[in-house]
Amino acid sequence: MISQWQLRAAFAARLSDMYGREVPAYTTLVAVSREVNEDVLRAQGADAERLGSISRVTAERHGAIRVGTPGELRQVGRVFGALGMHPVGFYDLREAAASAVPVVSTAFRPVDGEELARNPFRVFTSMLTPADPRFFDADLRARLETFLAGRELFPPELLVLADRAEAEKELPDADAERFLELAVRAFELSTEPIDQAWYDTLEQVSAVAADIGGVRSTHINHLTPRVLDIDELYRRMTERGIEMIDTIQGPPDWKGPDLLLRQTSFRALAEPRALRTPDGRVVSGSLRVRFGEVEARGIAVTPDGRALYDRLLTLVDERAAGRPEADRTEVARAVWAEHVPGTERELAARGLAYFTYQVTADRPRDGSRPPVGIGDLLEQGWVRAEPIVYEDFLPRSAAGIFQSNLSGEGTRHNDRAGAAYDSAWLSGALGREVLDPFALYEEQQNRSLVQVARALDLDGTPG
Ligand code: OOG
Ligand code: NI
Repeated sequence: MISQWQLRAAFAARLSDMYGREVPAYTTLVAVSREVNEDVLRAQGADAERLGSISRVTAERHGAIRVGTPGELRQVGRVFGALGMHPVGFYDLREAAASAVPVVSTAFRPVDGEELARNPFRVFTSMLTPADPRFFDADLRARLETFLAGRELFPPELLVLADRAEAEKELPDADAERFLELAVRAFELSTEPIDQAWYDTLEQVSAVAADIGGVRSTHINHLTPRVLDIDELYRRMTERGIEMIDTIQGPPDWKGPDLLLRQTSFRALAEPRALRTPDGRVVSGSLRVRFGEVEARGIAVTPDGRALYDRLLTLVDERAAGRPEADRTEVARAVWAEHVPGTERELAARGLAYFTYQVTADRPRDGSRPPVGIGDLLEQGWVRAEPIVYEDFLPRSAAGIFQSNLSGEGTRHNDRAGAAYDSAWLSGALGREVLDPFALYEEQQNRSLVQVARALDLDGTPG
């Protein structure tokens, strides 16, 4: 029998092999990431593993896929449900991007600590929004919806196996093999000729819309390894002659604790694709859609910590306005030094980030009563804190990643009202509850605080 987490780990590994064959530069990215991780581990020892064991980090990937309809999204939910991955978070990239990115998204990932430690594979999953009049007029919307209704992304056999794996939390060896084969195949780049006129029509609206709705299948858009020093990775990739996007998205490189998520990517590569011309000939053309991305993960922040992050993004935007891109990093670093606590302890005491807490072995044993607040408990050596890793995404970074790899800006009519989507809508479309990432981190933190309270015989849980 193959258990869910084994299926998930095997799927991630096979997808990675497949993507490496399709996009060889991805293999370089993985190799360079591994070198950087080994160097960081050598230089920092145990500190390098504070946000995840080296074996977790080395195997860690996120993927990105894009689908066209709620029905397709629901099927994606079944395939990932088989792998113990649940939809977490709602991202509205239509709002986060300046150019035309007509999608709303969620991320499928494991949610419990043990499952994450076994294999944290996650997939950022976007769904096209043909009903949004800022991008699609009534005629194009109707054509697009008809086109999407006529395609099948996942064979029924795959979905049947997926449902079984989800219900039974495991599959017999032969079925597991078949499931993995079909699941990986569903995300391969299709060789079927693309209707050039249709693709072009959509591309004028949005390159993302063309990538999703211009073809009769889906494909993995990128796979992202995790690296322990993203600035060093960026330098090494550039040295190797691989053209990276201009920036590292997310928090700046600064002297304090790593927070949230930093990401960068190399530019989308021209890939040969068969095109069907309006006069019916099949010619070989090329499209630039798929790229390679890499990320460094930091500590998960609380809603207060997130509000601070968002405020600082705006502040950096204001201060860096009109200055060259290179200065932005300096500006961001200065803003962070000014506003963000420089130690984990201070982040914890101010309730800005999530930690799990354990009582220390050498806590006071002289009969004195422990203090009430978490800051004092830490300060006086009663408990210690381990950071909780951020397992999710950032809308502004995601929009930046989408945008920096688009061939054109597309068109959007900001004078029209957008179609409304939110987390509840997405839950309904999926037939699965879209979980709130903050609630998941909070629960994990609270469980540890309840144990601390019990061990120290406190009246309530420390806050
Ligand atoms: C998804 C872009 C978002 C990330 O890491 O923020 C993303 C896409 O390009 O489909 O993957
Ligand atoms: Ni990504």
